[in-house]
Amino acid sequence: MKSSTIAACAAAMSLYATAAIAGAGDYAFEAVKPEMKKGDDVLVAVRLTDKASGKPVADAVIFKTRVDMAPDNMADMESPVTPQPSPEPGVYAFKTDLPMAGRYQITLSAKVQGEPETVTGKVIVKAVK
Ligand SMILES: [Cu+2]
Repeated sequence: MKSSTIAACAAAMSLYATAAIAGAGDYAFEAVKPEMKKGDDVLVAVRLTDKASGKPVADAVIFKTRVDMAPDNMADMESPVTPQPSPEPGVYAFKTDLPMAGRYQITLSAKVQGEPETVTGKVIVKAVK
């Protein structure tokens, strides 16, 4: 193998490695409000940001959302989720039930424009009396 071929190959591999690292893990979900009152039909909003730029990621498609009480050892206590219109770019909202005080885990799966990998995240919110 010629050294120029090896160099090209190494360059391609490092490009690939960079692309893999700057993949689905390059995004973060966070709760807009980490604490809210318990109840039914509670509006919960999460913000999706690009970790590298710190900017909100608009136009993502959240295709799976699960809300349960896994953080308080009640993973089978799952609440229904109804998507709501996005209140601002990069913020994704939905209605769910937080029937008891405690911690709820929101597990999200999203498709982000230009990102081939599925972006997933877990957000914990606390419901209080
Ligand atoms: Cu519970």
